Amino acid sequence: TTVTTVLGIQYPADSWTNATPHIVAKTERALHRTPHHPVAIVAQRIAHFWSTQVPDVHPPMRVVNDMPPVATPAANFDSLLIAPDHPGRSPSDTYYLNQHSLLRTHTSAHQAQLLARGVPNFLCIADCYRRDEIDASHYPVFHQMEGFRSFEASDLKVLTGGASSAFDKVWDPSVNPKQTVHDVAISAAVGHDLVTKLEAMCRFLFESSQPLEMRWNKDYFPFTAPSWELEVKYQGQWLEVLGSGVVQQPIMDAAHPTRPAGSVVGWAFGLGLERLAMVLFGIPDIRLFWSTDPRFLDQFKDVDPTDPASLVTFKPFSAYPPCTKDVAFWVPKGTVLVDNNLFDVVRGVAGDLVENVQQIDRFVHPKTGRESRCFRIVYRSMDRNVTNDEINAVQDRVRAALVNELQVELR
Ligand code: FA5
Ligand code: MG
Repeated sequence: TTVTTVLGIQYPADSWTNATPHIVAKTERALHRTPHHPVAIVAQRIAHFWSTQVPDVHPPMRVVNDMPPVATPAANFDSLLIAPDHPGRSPSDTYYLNQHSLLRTHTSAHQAQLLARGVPNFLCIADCYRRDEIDASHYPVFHQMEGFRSFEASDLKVLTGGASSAFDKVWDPSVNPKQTVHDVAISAAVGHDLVTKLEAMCRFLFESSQPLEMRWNKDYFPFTAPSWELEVKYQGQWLEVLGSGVVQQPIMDAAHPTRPAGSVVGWAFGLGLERLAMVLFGIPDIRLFWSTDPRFLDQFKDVDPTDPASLVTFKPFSAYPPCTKDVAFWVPKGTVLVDNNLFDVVRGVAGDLVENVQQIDRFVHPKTGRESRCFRIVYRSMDRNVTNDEINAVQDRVRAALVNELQVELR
């Protein structure tokens, strides 16, 4: 194809184009604006927390859920101080419509745009796209919520005047440094507000008889410093819920060109809504969010995001059996096979029938120097039984597509 159409707008293809029709079709779905969809419910419950439990945010957090998914590299990367050679920009990680337009990889893409519109405090909810692995918690399309809060630096010193001892355990400036332009009291006050509010948010979201176990780890983002990720304990495992930090001052200053540098400071976080919904409702596989089966959607129709007593635990319709197929091939000599390219070929043919793809073998032939790779593909439908004949036909098409699109030689 020479043109890709996304939400009615045409993008001419060039050498950067790698967004597949399977992925582009997802831009029409808007799960986060679908009434009673679990992704929308989680977003509404978090918005309810910010509007009812955090009275000191002025003006109140504005909820923005209609930013179109196509972004420029300037918005998605440059505005966030992401370096020109950062690996996240590469077409092996990001879906490009062409060199000038991509499918946003995170909601942080809208920080500068919303600040420029004069919105200082916001929750921005949107579908995000990344070339990624294939398993139960990764999907090439997922939803994030960006939270952003601005402060007058002059108010902060007066209000909090420093951090608490509990916050000392979260922030170790020797390994997670503040920005040089920030006074340590400013950085600590902003970080302390961020950390305490996000802990309260998680407790509110997972309100239950058990106390929620949480831990903060230092993180790194080009657009925040210091930076942290928050993990919660779920079924005995630590699960990464969000990334966050004190916003890089050049981003704040660019948004307030008439104010002296440093007068407005802020924090931001970005959380994965599917991961939270999987925990909140016990949804075992991320593909289920894309199901249009009423046996999935109807389970959430009576959930009221403002009422924890109405939350439900998902009941799987049935455990349909998996069907496993291996494919082995020689990689064309002198080339490198990018795993994400293979994953997109498999998704393009098999769609949501593919549950998991793992490499199970890789070697270089001692005489010819050719590289052999073998992948195990697990097929399983979320809503029906599949026959071995049906999966054999899918697997034949996957094999043909690997030859056609990646020029491999099947073994
Ligand atoms: C970011 O995307 C940063 N923009 C977050 C941020 C915002 C940091 C503001 C600082 C300030 P990260 O790549 O860690 O960070 O993604 C954030 C969350 O998105 C993850 O914790 C996870 O919950 C979710 N996520 C990321 N990739 C996928 C995927 N392929 N499938 C499902 N969820 C995903
Ligand atoms: Mg992360």
